[in-house]
Amino acid sequence: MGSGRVLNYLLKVRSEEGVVHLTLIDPDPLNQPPEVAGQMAKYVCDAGTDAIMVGGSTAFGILDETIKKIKEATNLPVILFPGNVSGISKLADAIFFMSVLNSRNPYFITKAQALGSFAVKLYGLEPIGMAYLVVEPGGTVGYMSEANLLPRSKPQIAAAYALAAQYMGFKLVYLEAGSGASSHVPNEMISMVSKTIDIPLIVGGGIRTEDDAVDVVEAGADMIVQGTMIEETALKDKGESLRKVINAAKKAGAKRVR
Ligand code: 1GP
Repeated sequence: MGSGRVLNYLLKVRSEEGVVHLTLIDPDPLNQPPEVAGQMAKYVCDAGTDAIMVGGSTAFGILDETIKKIKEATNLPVILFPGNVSGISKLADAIFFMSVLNSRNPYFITKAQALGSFAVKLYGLEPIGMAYLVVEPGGTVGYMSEANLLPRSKPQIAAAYALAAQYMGFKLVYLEAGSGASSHVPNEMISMVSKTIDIPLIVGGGIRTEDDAVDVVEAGADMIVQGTMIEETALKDKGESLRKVINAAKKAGAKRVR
């Protein structure tokens, strides 16, 4: 895909369907070898997801093979979701070029980005500038990125970071509770952030059920990300549980489409 195509596609789905559903596949040599990722990609595509993110805090070694298998299984856009410079692959269509704005360590705010920028250019990846804000409990990414976790009870802090992100020129803001979080980002926080900013808001971490998805969409998320629930169910039920969650999210999203 050429310049801007993946972001434009995401924005088009948002405007036509009210919400975008993103599947996160974590290339994990132990639990999710490339063949399994390819099989999952087929099921999530059939279930109606809009794009596939590939990456994670501890995704090492099998990134290219994983993307190859995903590409064999589906034509959906593949967007890198790197936890570090090791998360860049020339086989993807785009990269969430992200900065952990609430990290205590400048490496995760600007230095990894500087180290990776030329690879993105040489590989012809579409960079999509994204401000990444890690909310309590934060999980593995909170630890790995040395985040000063945003308190769940202080939505105004998240809103201030998100507005700063918009003013700094980021295309998207991602509120992340951490993969496998026991509960997703609080509705009140999603709502305050979405009312504060004009750029699209992505929400992920701990979204498992239809009710979770509807809550998050009704609170104001423009895009929702699911990883753990898909890992736990997609192979067993061929994406059936996911289909229900996506249908519920899209139904909630349709209410805000004119
Ligand atoms: C993690 O937000 C994503 O970066 C997805 O979280 O695994 O909890 O769905 P889950």
